[in-house]
Amino acid sequence: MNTSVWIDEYQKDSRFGLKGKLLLKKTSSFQEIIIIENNEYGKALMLDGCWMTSSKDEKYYHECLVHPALISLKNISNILIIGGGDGGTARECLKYPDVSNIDLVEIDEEVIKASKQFLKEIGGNAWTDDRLSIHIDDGVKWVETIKDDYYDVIFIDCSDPSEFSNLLFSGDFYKQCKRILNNGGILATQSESPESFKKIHINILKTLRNIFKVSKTMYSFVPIYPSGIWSWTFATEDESNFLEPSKKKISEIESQCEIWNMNYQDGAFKMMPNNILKEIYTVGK
Ligand code: SPD
Repeated sequence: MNTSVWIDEYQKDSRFGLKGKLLLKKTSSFQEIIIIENNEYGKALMLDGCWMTSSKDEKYYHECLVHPALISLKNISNILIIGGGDGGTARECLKYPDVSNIDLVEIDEEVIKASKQFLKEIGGNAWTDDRLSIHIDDGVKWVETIKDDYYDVIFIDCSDPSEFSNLLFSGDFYKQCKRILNNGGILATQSESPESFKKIHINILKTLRNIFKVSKTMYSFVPIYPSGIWSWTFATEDESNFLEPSKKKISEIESQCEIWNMNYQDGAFKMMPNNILKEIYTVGK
């Protein structure tokens, strides 16, 4: 029998649900993993009660995490992805011929297995690309073992703060990232919602601003996330890393994207809601 079920993410007296056929429900050593197939959003992944991605709306998220960092930076050869077990971030990075190595460090092997089995379209060819190395490990411990100036770009593609992901939002962790970034490369992180995770969002922005010389946040939306509005923050030691990219590079990447383009990005960097702006830039805060 092929019964439909409603699966909801609960946040602050509200819930965000999808209805569909249950494809997977299991508990790994770290979390509960659910995958359902929904008529509007395709196959959707939920971890510990929070929607992570879906095959129809994932591009809103992955294209915004990756391209603002890789489009403008000169050296993008050596990349670290923390989390990203569905493969979407790696797939976007591999659109750049200059990328020669990606270390993808995912704590939960079951997320990778489930994504390879049920969410094939998200990782796509990334899973078989020689440039991608997968490490089942704790991202916080991983960065501690890496030598100074090693990576050109670091992507933090993690779930919302929880018992086992909290440290990925901490100042100590960001400092380690800064240490292993070469020549002030770029740290790019998903930075939660200014609406449904306002406190956490402000905390991430303030922490990054205290550690890096430059930190810029863009806002857009991811339809299946609570409240829809989402953010991504890019931090570096060197303002000139945010170069004006060549027209050729822009059009090469734009032609391969569904959501991202240079205008979308430019607008998104001007979208900080005023209530967040006041919190971040008020003297003494
Ligand atoms: N509330 C959901 C936050 C999830 C951010 N990471 C999603 C992983 C997609 N690769």
